[in-house]
Formats: sequence, structure tokens, C-alpha cells
Amino acid sequence: MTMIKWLKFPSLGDSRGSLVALESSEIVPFNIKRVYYLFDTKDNVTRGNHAHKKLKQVMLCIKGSCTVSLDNGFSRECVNLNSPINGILVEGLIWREMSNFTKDCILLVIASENYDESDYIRDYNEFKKSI
Ligand code: T46
Repeated sequence: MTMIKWLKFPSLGDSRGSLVALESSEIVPFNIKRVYYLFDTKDNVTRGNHAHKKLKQVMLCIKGSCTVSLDNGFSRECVNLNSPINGILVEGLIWREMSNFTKDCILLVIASENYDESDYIRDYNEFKKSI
């Protein structure tokens, strides 16, 4: 079964342009506690390289694009995020890495929990043991 859980965000567009509203509902399937975004990422940088114990996230590129690699300890899948109306839901024990950021990339992350360093697994061997 694929780890890539696509979400499509309805665009409330009219003749003036487009608008996407993300609320805790069926669109974002958890209560939103935090929003953060990665931008101005330098060339050839890989970010992430960790798993979360409890955190659920929705990720989308509101500008530019990047590659997200998801690894459940048995297999790995990559997805290209390149649209402000399509994102992915990442939940469960998944090792994630983000790479191939375009210069203009803004990766928006909507999260189910406040920042908590103890929710991170930053060591791949520890991640494998946790599965
Ligand atoms: C994730 C990917 C997509 C905070 O103080 N508060 C926060 O809410 C966040 C997200 C980070 N930080 C601090 C912790 C580090 O000192 O910011 C610094 C950089 O964080 P980190 O190295 O974890 O950044 P990434 O890009 O590797 O990972 C981040 C998120 O941490 C993570 O949840 O899934 O973006």
C-alpha cells in the first residue's frame, strides 16, 4: 500500500485569482496546532532526516517545488510537491527527507501538535528499532 496520501484543496477562485482556505475538517484531518514553512533553502540541501512519534502533518508547496521521500522502514517512496492545491498527509512512524528544493520553494507544513523535540527520532537505526 502506498504511503503517499494526497489531499486536494478546493480553490475558491474567481476572476481576481485563487484562494485556498485550510481548516481543521475533512481537508486537514486533524486539529491544527502549528503552521511553519521552509523557504530560501540552499542548493543541494536535504532537510528532515527524521521521523515523528506522534505528529501528523500536511505538506504542500505554496510556491516552487521539492521532493519528499517517505520511508516506513521497509520501503521508500518519493513524491514531487509542486502545487498550492495538492498536498500530502504524513502520519504514523515515517522517516521523511526533503530535497530538490527550487530556489523559490516555500514548503508549508500544517501540524497537529506544538513543537516538541522529544517527538523526533533523528537517528535512523533508532527509527528502525521503533518499527
Ligand atoms: C518536519 C520538516 C518538514 C522550532 O523551534 N520550532 C518548530 O516548530 C520547528 C519546525 C523547528 N524548530 C527549530 C528546531 C531546530 O533548531 O528549528 C530548527 C530547525 O528544525 P529542523 O532541523 O527540525 O528542520 P527540518 O527542516 O529538518 O524539519 C522541519 C520540522 O522540524 C519537521 O517537523 O517534518 O520540517
